[in-house]
Amino acid sequence: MIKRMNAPIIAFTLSSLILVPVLLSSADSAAAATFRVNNRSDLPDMNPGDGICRAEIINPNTERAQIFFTCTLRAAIMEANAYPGADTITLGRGQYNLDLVNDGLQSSETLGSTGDLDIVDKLTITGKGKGVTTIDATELHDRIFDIHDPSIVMISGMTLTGGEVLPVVGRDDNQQTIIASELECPILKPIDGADGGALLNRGGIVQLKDMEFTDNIALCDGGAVENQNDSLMLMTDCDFIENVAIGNGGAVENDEDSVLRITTSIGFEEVTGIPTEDDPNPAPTKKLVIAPPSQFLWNNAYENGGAIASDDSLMSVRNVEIQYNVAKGMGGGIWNGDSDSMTLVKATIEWNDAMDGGGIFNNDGFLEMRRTTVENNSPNDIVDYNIPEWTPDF
Ligand SMILES: [Ca+2]
Ligand SMILES: [Ca+2]
Ligand SMILES: [Ca+2]
Ligand SMILES: [Ca+2]
Repeated sequence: MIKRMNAPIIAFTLSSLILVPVLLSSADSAAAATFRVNNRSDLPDMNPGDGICRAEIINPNTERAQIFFTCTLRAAIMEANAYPGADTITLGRGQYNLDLVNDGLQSSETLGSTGDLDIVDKLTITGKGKGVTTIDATELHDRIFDIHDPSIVMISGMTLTGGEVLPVVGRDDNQQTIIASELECPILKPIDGADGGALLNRGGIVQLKDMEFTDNIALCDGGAVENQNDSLMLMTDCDFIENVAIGNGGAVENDEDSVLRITTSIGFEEVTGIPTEDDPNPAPTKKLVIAPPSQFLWNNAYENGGAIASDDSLMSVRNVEIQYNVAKGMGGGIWNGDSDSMTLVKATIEWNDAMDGGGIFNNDGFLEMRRTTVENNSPNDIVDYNIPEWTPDF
């Protein structure tokens, strides 16, 4: 019964994700604006909602405030939140350091003025490519993107690093944040949520493309990305390297009736035909080009799912390599929780490590694998506890 119901649900929700660009471009297009970030400092917008991305910066020579035509990433997001319509933010090459720390010790401020960059409207953010455009939150002591319901968001072409969601207990004499020394997910929870070290999707429709997540940490689940609360998310050509969750899902967690698809891009390349005597001017042909596998490398979960954890949700993973991840609990590569549907196609899951289910631990979900390799994991490759609810009475 569960198996029969899952396929149409996945088909429906994945087609919804394909509609993301259409949803972003059609509605409100008359009012939508494009904000080009031209300054890498972390400053807020002076007047959100006026249609202009403008931050006030201090002239280092005169030490006086001067208003240049300065558009920072934070100002652009604050302006896009307040300005009607599905806006676009473009980032150039280089590193953008976030350091405007939340004054309220990680309060639930949702407009992006401090701490994490809260998104509450339809928005597209484009960088120049992973490893080319980088957002670094090492000095922020918060996650990077916090996507609130019901946003529709596309983020592409960037590396997200240094994000952390850990409980801040105070400030030292230099106003530097002090993190709780003993970390345990269920006990110490930041007010603004303990999941998603780099990105938290709280119920929006989110598409991520050509992204790298590296060196992010979450107190609870989803060291880099958390997809929860009826969210839809499509990840294409995204890599996850050395992220940590004190709870489940060292790189990614998918939870609470959400849908997540992880895949790589497919396109066509034009191939020039070779002339022959019979056909001196052959028409060009199209060749299918599949991007290299998405990679999950060296991620770590203190509980379950060293790379990926999914619970009470639907998930499809295609053309990925999941290697060298570690879970202290179950599922060094993947942990599939209760009432889940997980489909793996063309996945390579090897050299991962856990207490049990080194490659995959299927707790009580529906697991389907095609053209998938699971080997060389420790202490074993697959543990599958999907036991039928009834057994024939012989
Ligand atoms: Ca403004
Ligand atoms: Ca807007
Ligand atoms: Ca914030
Ligand atoms: Ca927030």
